[in-house]
Amino acid sequence: MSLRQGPEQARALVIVPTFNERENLPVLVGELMRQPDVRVLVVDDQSPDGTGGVADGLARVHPGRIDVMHRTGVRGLGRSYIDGIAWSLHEPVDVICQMDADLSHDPRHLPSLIAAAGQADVVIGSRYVPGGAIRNWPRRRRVLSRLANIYIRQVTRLSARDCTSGYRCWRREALAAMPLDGFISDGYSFLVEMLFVAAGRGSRIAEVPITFVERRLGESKLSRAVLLESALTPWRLIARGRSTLRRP
Ligand SMILES: Nc1nc2c(ncn2[C@@H]2O[C@H](COP(=O)(O)OP(=O)(O)OP(=O)(O)O)[C@@H](O)[C@H]2O)c(=O)[nH]1
Ligand SMILES: [Mg+2]
Repeated sequence: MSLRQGPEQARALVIVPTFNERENLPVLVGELMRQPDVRVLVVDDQSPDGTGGVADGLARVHPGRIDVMHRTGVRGLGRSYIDGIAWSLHEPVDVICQMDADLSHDPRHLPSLIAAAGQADVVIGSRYVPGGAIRNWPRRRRVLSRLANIYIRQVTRLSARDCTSGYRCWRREALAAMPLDGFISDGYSFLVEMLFVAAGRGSRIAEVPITFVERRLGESKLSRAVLLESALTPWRLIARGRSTLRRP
């Protein structure tokens, strides 16, 4: 099935998880609102800096185009995405996208991701395909990300070059077919798990180049615990894959 083409564009909903992004969110939303047929769902985890309130204000400025989910309970990127995806699947949209709030993911790349979803089930905004780039990352961050991707590809046999990118665009049907309540990771590893599960279900995974820009405002939430979960998840995924295969 092809997506709407030409003047009638695919209707896109972009899920933006936020935790303490009050300075970045208005800039990101402003840029996204310049694109036709794009809606936004902000999933805020009770940010102490008041990002949730900022998001509510943006929703009032752009009625019908911005929704805000105020999560309560256990915080987490994976959990936020699961809740956001479950909500988004009830909306009349053709593609559902994932994007960080910290302006690392330039909304100008969004049309190329959406266009590529015409021929793929999930499109990754990729730093590691020809034309992709990273701006303003220190050397140790570059090395860590490169090594993480080599490690994930080796262990899981995923063929995508950038398995940890959080900039993605899904065809709605592909996302709807994912067993969202069976996910085992709740942090950043959720991104790898999503790809692993999608690949296992035969989804077509494509990559389009993006230039990733290091955040200028706010703080990264990458912690030791996040890195540990990321190191273990590929093994947990293949272990689960094998045990699933062994079942009668
Ligand atoms: N809802 C929610 N959003 C989160 C959580 N942790 C991170 N985020 C958001 O997820 C996105 C990515 O988080 P970052 O802190 O930028 O992590 P990162 O991009 O891996 O790290 P940097 O490259 O250092 O920025 C941002 O939009 C964050 O605000 C969380 O627990 N809950
Ligand atoms: Mg970031």
